[in-house]
Order: sequence, then structure tokens, then C-alpha cells
Amino acid sequence: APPRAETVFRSTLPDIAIPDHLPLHDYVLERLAARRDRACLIDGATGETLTFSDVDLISRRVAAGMRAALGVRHGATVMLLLPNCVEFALAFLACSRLGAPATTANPLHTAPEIAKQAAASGATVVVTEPAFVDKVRGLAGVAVVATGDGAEGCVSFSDLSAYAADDADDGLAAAASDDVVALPYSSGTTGLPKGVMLSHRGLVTSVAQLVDGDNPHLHFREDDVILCVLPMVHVYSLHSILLCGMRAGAAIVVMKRFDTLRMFELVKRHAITVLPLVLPIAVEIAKGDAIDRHDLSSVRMVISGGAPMGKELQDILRAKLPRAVLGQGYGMTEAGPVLSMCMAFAKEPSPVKSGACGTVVRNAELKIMDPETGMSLTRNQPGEICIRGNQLMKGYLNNPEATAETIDAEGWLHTGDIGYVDDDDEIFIVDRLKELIKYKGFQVAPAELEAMLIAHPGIADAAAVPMKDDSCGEVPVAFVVTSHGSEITEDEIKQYVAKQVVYYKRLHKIFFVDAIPKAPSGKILRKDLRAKLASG
Ligand code: AYL
Repeated sequence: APPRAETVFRSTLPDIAIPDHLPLHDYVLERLAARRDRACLIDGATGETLTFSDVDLISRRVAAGMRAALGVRHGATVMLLLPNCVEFALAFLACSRLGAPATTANPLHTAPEIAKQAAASGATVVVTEPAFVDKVRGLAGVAVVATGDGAEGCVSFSDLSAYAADDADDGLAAAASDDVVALPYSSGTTGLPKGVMLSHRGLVTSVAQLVDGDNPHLHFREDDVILCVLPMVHVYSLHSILLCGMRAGAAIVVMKRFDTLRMFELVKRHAITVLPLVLPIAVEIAKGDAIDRHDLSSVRMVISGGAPMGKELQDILRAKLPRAVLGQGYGMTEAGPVLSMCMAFAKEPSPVKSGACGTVVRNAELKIMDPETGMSLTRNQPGEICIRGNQLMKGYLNNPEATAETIDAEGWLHTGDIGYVDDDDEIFIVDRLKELIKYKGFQVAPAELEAMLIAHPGIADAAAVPMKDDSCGEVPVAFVVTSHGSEITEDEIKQYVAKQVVYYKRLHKIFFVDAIPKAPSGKILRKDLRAKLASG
């Protein structure tokens, strides 16, 4: 039988030319000559400013230093274990220059979590802050770079940046746009965190889809000042703030730690125009009255992404920031990462609805698939969101099976998100098919918590699921079956997990049950457990 016609959704904007032959650093710095003296990175704490010229030069020096002092070559993986700081951006660009994939990790992760990612990614160098050096000292065969003037037994970042820049680019002779440039970790639709291979071509495409062309979908301007408070180790910030901001020639104000009042002060001091946020920050802003006592009139754009933002919250924010355009972006690490963006952010904007998470980006195809039949669905019918285009990940590192489960033979990436496209091409996410728990936009993989729980002798079986939470979006909770004779308590279980994981993976509640509901295949019936939570 002839294949049934598919319903494919495209951007409402025309496709553009994308220079995807360029390595990522050359692409984001392509207009360097015209921007040499413009501010590129501003340290929020000190006000210290690096121009585009500084960023170009120092990242070349760091690349030369990494190669000379640490032997980083094309294909060697470098772990960036950093809080938000200017050095993150410099080190990331240096890795791009060397053709060395950068795997990013939150420095608040525990030592075992870091060790796992370092081993899985094959990192030979870790760049971190002196405060976190102790977490990586024990890693065999891994050299440690510490920012500032360094720490004992480490190479100091400032020494690296003192190397001569001349030949730092040599490694590039071999670097192709198909090479991996970033290797964030994500659990995707199922299982444990996996290395997501994002290539130069993929990230260049994804950045271009937002900020390039005559009518950019996400219109960042040269005179914009963008706040970077979201962690750069996460792909939302790395892509949509750092890379998009640099490509557009905007200035980026780097804030290390979120604090509402400090953020308002920074907005005023630097006349910040663009505020990329996640739900919990939006909640903080919306709920207090501090916002009424601060001058935020410079802000023209507020972007929310990474997790759902309800219509109510969006309406409150809109009332508090009447001069700003407010909207959402929708992304997934594996998707490269952005699938859709609010059309009110375009240079020639179109109106949007509260609660929508944007319109599909240009040079891409989106379809809604019926999870039962595999057929594509038409407008207003919810199904699994699938996306296709050059921006997608190359695959999971060393895991062709998981890659094949996520990107099908026709090149469609299956997100595990349930949503629909409405009559105006706006996307609404209504549910999640996949296991993932999203705490303040951070990923928590149920499989990771379950493996930990089951390893405890007092626990016979367990399932971790998300529970709705007003300020965090979702929190991880667990259903636990205790072993025969075990008297383990809720607190003991919480402590046991808390000791092993970063704060956002901690369990907030334990429900003791007689059995975990499972399908005949052995798969946990997560929907049943989520329904149990919803019914109280
Ligand atoms: P990951 N609304 C609802 N759910 C969302 C949204 C949104 N706006 N954005 C992301 N998600 C959920 O890999 C969804 O379930 O990437 C999705 O599959 O940590 C999952 O989060 C992916 O989680 C941007 C804007 C990047 C967003 C991103 C998201 C990166 C988060 C760049 O400009």
C-alpha cells in the first residue's frame, strides 16, 4: 500500500540559509571584525567586561594552553564542571577550537555522580573552581584545571590563558562540522543519563534557526543585554543565552547564583533587556512585591523554557512586566535543543496565546504522532511531538540502541512529550509520555533513583515518579516496597538517597506500598502511580 500522507508542521517563517560548514566558534564569532570593542561577557559580581575581541583572543590562548600543558587534542573530551562564570564560556570556545567535545556537569553534583559522567564520557581534563577540586581529585588519569589562580595540584586557568594564541587553531584542520562539540548528559525518554552528542553542525543549525535571517524567530539585537543566571552547564543556557547571544552580538551578564534582589539590581545596573528564566524564578518574581519596588523598565523580553509554565503564572508576570514581551521556548537536549519558540519574539512578531510553548523553528519539520497507531495527527489532536532537521543530536555516545529508540529510521526524533498544534501553529504541551521528572527545569531520571533504592537491603522494589509542585514544577517522590522484616523509615530512605545525589534529585516523599504496579513485560506502570498521586 502507498504510504499514507503525513501531516507535517513547518514554521510560519520561510527557511533560511545556514552556514553549517563552520565550526561553532567561528560561527558565533563570525562578525568579530565589526564587534571587536563591544561588550560580550560581563561578570555580574565585579562588572568586569570582556569585549568580543577579548573573548576571541583569550579563548585562543586557553586552547593553546590546554593543548600544550594538558595534551588536549582533537577528539579528547574535557569536562566543564563550573558554576556560571566567564571562564565557562572561554573554556567552551577553547574546546570548540581544539575539536575537543566539552561535557558539561553541575558542580553541585556529588563526587560519585561526577565520576560516573567523567568515566562514561572519557574525559581526560576537568575544568572546575577551586571549591570543587576535592570532588575530582580521585579521578584516575584526569588532569584538573582550577579557575582563578588555581588550587594545589591543579593547572591554573590563568596560566592556561597566558599561552601565546598563535597556533591554537591547528587542531581544527582535522575538525569537521560533523564532530561533537558539546556532550551534555540527558536521560531522554527512558533509563539512565546518556551522553548527547551535539555536533558543530547541529548547534550552528539550532542557533541559526533562532537568531539568523532577515526576520529572526528570536530577535536578539546587538544592543541587547541578556541576563545569564540559568546554569551554562545546562543546554538551555549554553544554547539560547551564550551561543545565541554571542552570534547576535549582544552583551551577556553572567550571574553566578540566583537571588531575586541581586537579579533586580543587576537588571537596573546593566539595563538588562532580555531575561531568560525557568519556572521557579518566574514564580519568585511573580509572587513577591519586590518587583514593584524595582525599576525593570529596561526589560523588553522575558523567555521561559525547560518546563511548562501555566497560563495563570504567565498572566501574572505579564501584568507585572507590562513593557516586556513574554513567551516560551520548548527544547529537549537531544533535539539540539530547541523545537519551538514564541513568535512574539520574532523581529516581525505575531501574537501568541498564554500557555503556548511556541511555533516550530525554521528549517525543521514537526509532526504529532498517535502513540498507539504511529499515524501522524492533524491540528488540535494531542499526540507525541516528533521533530526532524539538521539540528538534532548525532546520537547517544556509545549507545546505538538508545539512539535508535529515540531517532527513527526516517530521522524523526521522538520527544516523549504529548502536545498538539493549534489553528495558529502554536504548540501546546499537555502531558509527558516519558519517565523524566523535571525539578526546576533540571532533569531527574527515575531509573537512577530506582537503581539506588533497590540496591538498599531494606528495599525490595521501588518506583520514582514526579509529583506536581507549585514552585518547583515537579518534585521526585518514590513508591517503595520494603524487604521482608525491614523496618526502614521514610526519613532513612530520604537520607540514604540524599547522601548520593545532587540536591535536585532528592526524594521529597516516600509512599510505602505492597507492590509496584507493572505491565506483564515488567515495565513500571508509571501512569497508575501518577494517577494515585493526583487523587491524593
Ligand atoms: P531537557 N514547556 C513544557 N515542557 C518543556 C518545555 C516547555 N516550554 N521546555 C522543555 N520542556 C520539557 O532535555 C519537555 O518535557 O531540555 C522536554 O522534553 O533538560 C524536556 O523538558 C527536555 O528537558 C530553550 C528552551 C532549551 C528550552 C530548552 C530546554 C532544554 C531542556 C532551549 O530556548
